[in-house]
Amino acid sequence: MNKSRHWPQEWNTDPKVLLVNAGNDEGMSKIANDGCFPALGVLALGTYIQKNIPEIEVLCRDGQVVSNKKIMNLYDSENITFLGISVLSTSYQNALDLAYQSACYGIPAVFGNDHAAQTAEALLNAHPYIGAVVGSEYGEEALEMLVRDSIGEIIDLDSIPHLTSTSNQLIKGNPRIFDIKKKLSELSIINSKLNNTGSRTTALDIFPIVDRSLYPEDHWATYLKRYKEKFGHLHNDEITGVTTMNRARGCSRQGHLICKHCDMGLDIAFSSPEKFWEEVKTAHKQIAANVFYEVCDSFSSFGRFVKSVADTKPKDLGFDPHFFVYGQAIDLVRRPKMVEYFKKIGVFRVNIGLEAGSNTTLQHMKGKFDSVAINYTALKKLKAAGIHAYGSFVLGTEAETPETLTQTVNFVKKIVTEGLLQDLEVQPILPLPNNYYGRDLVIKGIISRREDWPKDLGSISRLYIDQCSGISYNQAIEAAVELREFAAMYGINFGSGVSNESTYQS
Ligand code: B12
Ligand code: SF4
Repeated sequence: MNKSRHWPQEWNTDPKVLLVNAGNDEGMSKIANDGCFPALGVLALGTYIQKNIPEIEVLCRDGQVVSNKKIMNLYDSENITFLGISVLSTSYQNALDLAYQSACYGIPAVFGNDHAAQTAEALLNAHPYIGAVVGSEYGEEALEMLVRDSIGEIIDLDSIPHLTSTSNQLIKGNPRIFDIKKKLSELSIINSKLNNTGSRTTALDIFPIVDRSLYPEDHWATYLKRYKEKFGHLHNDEITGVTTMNRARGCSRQGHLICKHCDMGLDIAFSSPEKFWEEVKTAHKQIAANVFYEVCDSFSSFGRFVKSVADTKPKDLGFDPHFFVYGQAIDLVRRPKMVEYFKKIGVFRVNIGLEAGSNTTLQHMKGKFDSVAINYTALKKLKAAGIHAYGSFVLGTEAETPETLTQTVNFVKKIVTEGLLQDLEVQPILPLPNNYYGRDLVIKGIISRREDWPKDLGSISRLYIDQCSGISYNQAIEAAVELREFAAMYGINFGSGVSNESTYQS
């Protein structure tokens, strides 16, 4: 095997890869689901690396379950030689701490996932101790090449897809910049070398069934415990294990129809329905899972796929799976059989972006085909079918006025009172690097694209709402607090994503 050109040559230990999902930064508010479900990205990556480079040992950790300190202890105690970190906007500070410490041990970290991908160049300029950023929607190929490079194989670094790197301890030579905004289409599964089918319909079959043993047992026990504490009351059967899975990706909304607050790539890809059920069966064997969070961006978008999953459900599963999925109100109302298919598959809870109780703000965010009436009908349909609804609302977009805010507050109270909602998520709009509002801040010159994305997410939300919407940030927070208290009165779960928890306490 060729000697590494880029990594410290003096490893006197077997190569060992640590893949970490950075936990939320201190003070971040939680969504109702938070901490109850495992981060899947690092498990999927770890499974892939272990399968393709079996001589390498892989460890995975979720910072939502273990502290940064415990993760950093592994650098030394486990002789880690390669570190990959999954970085979201809300876990950026924790990711930086983990990377800084690893660089001190001579292990330059590689960053991936949404936040890192969307801010790669600025991020590396601001924090040169980070090894590289992978901007891929499917990080498997790039990570494998980097790991191979780290063990001394000769890899043409220019052929690593979606890589951003400056000249540093990890990757010497000319900087490589992958500009995700200009090259978004390159991230598609259609363009992936791994997908030799050239189609989307079974593309995700290239990814192996996730090896859940890459997380230690205490992770699984923690998810189960937290899940039972929060959602146990929604189930009649005993919950034996909880997991995430991902056998479909993307959303029917594309181009100008994408919701304005959405920051995701939304590339459409599926597994075969057989692989879907194989994942379910295997997860049940691995960790006794009977609750599955299928994290497809919008499961209801794909009628044909959903039907095929319903039609191929094995009769001999030997247990009753319960699924939690994302759905759109418009699909549940306009596709007459969608709720029926959901029931057949075993969907017991649907996460719906209801967004607003005012047509003005709702249609600003989602377009003219959505309406409050459709949202209401979808909730009624779900309730009639005995399926729970998790509804999320976004306050303070540019179309928001005191009147629209009042309409939203009243609508939420109405659906809570009528028992149409089991979980409520409500938060002020957060401009993210890759959503309409984040881009708007850049266009208006309020924020520069070259800057490291502001550390305090609350401040960027305040900046946007105070300057661009018809209400103040404080009014949005007051409404969120009022609705959280209302939900608590009715004993339903509530939370707020992507904002600081202290905002709701003061
Ligand atoms: C499941 C899910 C959760 C689960 C699991 C969390 C997790 N970190 O995975 C739960 C419910 C716990 C959760 C919590 C939160 N979530 Co969440 N979640 C998702 C969801 C729906 C799916 C993610 C997933 O599993 N995809 C499938 C796996 C296989 O793919 P993947 O994770 O994208 O990973 C691939 C690539 O990204 C890449 N990759 C990922 N990491 C790395 C690392 C390296 C080194 C490399 C090379 C590549 C790489 O390769 C992977 C394999 O192909 C996404 C939306 C989406 N569709 O992406 C939101 C999403 C990731 N969540 C989001 C948010 C905001 C949160 C919370 C902050 C909410 C809150 N306030 O509590 C917390 C964060 C908790 C945390 N720090 O992990 C945002 C992030 C926005 C942003 N720009 O950062 C997203 C994008 C949704 C959104 N637009 O609002 N979430
Ligand atoms: S429905 Fe969901 S996944 Fe689709 S564009 Fe809207 S926010 Fe994004």
